[in-house]
Amino acid sequence: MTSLHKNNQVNQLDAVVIGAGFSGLYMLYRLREAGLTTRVYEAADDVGGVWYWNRYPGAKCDSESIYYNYTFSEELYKEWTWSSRYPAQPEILEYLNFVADKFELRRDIQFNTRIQSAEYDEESNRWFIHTKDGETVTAKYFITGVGCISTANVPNFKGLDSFKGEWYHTGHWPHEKVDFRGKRVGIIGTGSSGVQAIPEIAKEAGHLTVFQRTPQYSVPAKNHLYSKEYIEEAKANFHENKKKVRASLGGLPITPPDKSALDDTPEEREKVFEEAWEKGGPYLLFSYSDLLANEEANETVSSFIRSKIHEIVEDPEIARKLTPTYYYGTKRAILDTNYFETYNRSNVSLIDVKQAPIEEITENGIRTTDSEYELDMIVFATGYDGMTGSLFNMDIRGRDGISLKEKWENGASVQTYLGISTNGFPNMFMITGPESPSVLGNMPVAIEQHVEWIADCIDYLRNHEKETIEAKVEEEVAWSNHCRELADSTLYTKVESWYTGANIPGKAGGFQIYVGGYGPYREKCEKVAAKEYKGFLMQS
Ligand code: NA7
Repeated sequence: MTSLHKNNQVNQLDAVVIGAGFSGLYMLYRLREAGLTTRVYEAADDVGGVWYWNRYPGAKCDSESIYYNYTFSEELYKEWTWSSRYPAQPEILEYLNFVADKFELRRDIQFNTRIQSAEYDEESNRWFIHTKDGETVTAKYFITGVGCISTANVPNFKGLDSFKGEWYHTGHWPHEKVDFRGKRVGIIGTGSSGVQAIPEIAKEAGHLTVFQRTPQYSVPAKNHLYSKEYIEEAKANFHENKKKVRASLGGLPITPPDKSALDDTPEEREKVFEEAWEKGGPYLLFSYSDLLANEEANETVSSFIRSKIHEIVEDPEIARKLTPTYYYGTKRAILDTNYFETYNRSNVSLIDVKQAPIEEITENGIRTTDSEYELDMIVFATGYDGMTGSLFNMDIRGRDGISLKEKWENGASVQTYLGISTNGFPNMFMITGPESPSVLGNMPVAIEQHVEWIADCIDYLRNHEKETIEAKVEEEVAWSNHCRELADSTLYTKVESWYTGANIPGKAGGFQIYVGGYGPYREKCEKVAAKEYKGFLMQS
């Protein structure tokens, strides 16, 4: 700690929040309401978080819009009207701008500012937070709202610098329209981003070559405009819907039947799956209670989608290449609009890079182990360093200078209590941190729950003259073990995905998400708070 810091010649705040996406905006709102001087730091030049950065063609949310919003303010809910079931990125960004304007949030947000590091000073019980530009502020509470999938993964392909054409990552898309017309475009990756972008790019490009490593299951979104009546009903049912999503497993008002897929005959199952497919959206995964727990049950839904792929894709060889084999739902379930249909176009080709991996990017395109593909543009839809990536981008140091990255051994042994707090890092809170339910559902619901819990906790500390709060070691060990045991009872841990960190070379750690569901998790958090923050250590 420098003498400058010790002399307190730096701006002193009650709270610093990192990120101005869904999490940071609401956290700011709540802390301001509670009378705390708060500043949000945001790397972008405006609000939005992932919705600021993900401007690629076809970018959409995969939760139905009337539930993919805040519910803390009935007035806000009623003032905003969604156009359609799955609106495109510009509309979601517009919504977040609407929120920022309505509550005048921008005046406490410092844009164009990336946080480089933060360290806890035991003497003053304060966090010292340093921006990349050299500014330092101190705060009593340090809250991360950095998102779970916001650190882009551009694979370290040999030769990328030599590529003469344009290249973009879906998560850092330019603000200006990218012109695909007449171009030979290559896209690497067929996760949610690739599956959304491929049909849109194919409409414009001269030729689109898709470099696919793992074939994916995808289900039609069946997107459509909302009717006036539907919106009116959603607004009229605000309180009921809010209650339902908060108690639900995944932040949507869907309750899977208490029935195994194996209890139905093949004909009965076919009918159930067919109905869910026709409805579109997430229903297929919630058709039975055990699709994510039992291999045989999962195979029934997986093979249903496989047969759909073969029905849609005209060329049997292409259909074969597009056929996934992993357990459906264990990678993030994807919704699409005409994804498989796009492979029937004459200007689209599919390259299997599992069979012939990408060796290098050349001046003119992509070389795999068996061919070279000439391209004018490469789109990386290669995903993110999820869960811990954005936390580790900052050098966060707690008590005795211990770094979060080192404590968690670069992600190999994440240890948190409730996914919110970790021992050795007093007064630091992680919104939708690892080992919380976060990405296994409709994120705004998870975010609101964390923000409200954190705001209530800070309120408690202030009312009870407590200086600090942090997780007890034994509680976080127990919580981490509980998370792992729950995950191991499902099929999630049997498949490699960004959920398990397997998409980032060298990243270890396994599955670090609480799979018990949003509703049960909320109850646990509420119990902890009701018992005066049982499991936390507090200092007066
Ligand atoms: P994802 O779901 O992580 O998908 C990334 C895709 O990129 C996936 O198909 C990967 O194949 C592929 N990939 C990654 N690295 C490589 C390399 N080196 N070579 C070839 N292919 C590669 O990211 P998205 O952006 O689509 O979606 C992220 C989340 O955003 C999503 O789950 C939603 O919640 C919203 P792999 O499957 O690893 O073989």
